Amino acid sequence: METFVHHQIHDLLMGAHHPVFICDERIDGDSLGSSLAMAHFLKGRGVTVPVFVSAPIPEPYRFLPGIEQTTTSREIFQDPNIDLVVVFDCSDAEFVRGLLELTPHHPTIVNIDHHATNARYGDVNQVLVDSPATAEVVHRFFVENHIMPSREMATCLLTGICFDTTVFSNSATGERALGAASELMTAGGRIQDVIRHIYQSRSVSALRIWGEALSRLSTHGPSGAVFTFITASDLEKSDLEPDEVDGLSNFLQLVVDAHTLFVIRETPTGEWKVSMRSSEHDVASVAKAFGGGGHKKAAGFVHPKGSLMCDESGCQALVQKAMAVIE
Ligand SMILES: [Mn+2]
Repeated sequence: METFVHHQIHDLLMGAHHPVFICDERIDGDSLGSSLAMAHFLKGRGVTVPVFVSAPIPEPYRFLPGIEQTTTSREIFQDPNIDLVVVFDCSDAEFVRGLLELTPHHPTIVNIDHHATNARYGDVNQVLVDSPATAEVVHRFFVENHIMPSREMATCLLTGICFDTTVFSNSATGERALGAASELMTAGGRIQDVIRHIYQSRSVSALRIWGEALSRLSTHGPSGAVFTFITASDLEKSDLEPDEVDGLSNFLQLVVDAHTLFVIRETPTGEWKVSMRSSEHDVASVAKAFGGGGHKKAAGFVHPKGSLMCDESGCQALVQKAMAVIE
């Protein structure tokens, strides 16, 4: 079935005159890397695809080859000629539906992902939940269709795999991630560039916020989960973009001795962005219960502005509610 779908997607791409790609609403190395690799492939065949992103590209990803093909303009969806939409690394059917409502006709939807919570909203769905990254799904698409990735395509796919495995250290790391990475390096992918841009580029002010978060690490007694938080005023004081503090949960997961970890970030509008990592529990089920999504071991959700303060006791109460879903 998987091979059949890879061929089916290839046929759709080859037959499309006006395709559009969509990255997950939360821009990350995997959604960008996988979509840009595919965009490069089509560029080689004479088709320049707009790649829709919901926000400006965060600084660490601006080195990616083909990044100039990304656009935040929702107007692209109003083009009556769009005949194919390919969505990358996005489990949230609502987000995609909102964009498709803008299209005058009904283009064919291809959904390429690896999230367990993906609702399979496409006309064609290649959702491989045992894959470490959507970039690895796209890598397999190239292998199955006998396409040799260019250096640029390989660098984009390595970005996705490095991002989702936290440079080959988290639980998504295995034979498939390492096997694909090795083949992509053979194809000329520049893994050192990826690591330097994505991981070795934290600003001092971002790290100071991380320091603040480290000093607030607390344990939720009943479950043993560990949590920390970053408030809207922390971010305001520092003039940081919120995406510059992302990565903290991945870093903490590597070094904290706990089965489950919560990193809570308050947005300027008072919502809480909750990022969860667990080695033992299915945090995707927690995310789902709160309207979010993700993987068994790494998931997240947005909690609406409520009466709780974003402080230690407020966060303790939220962790209590979240852990009750598991127990
Ligand atoms: Mn991913």
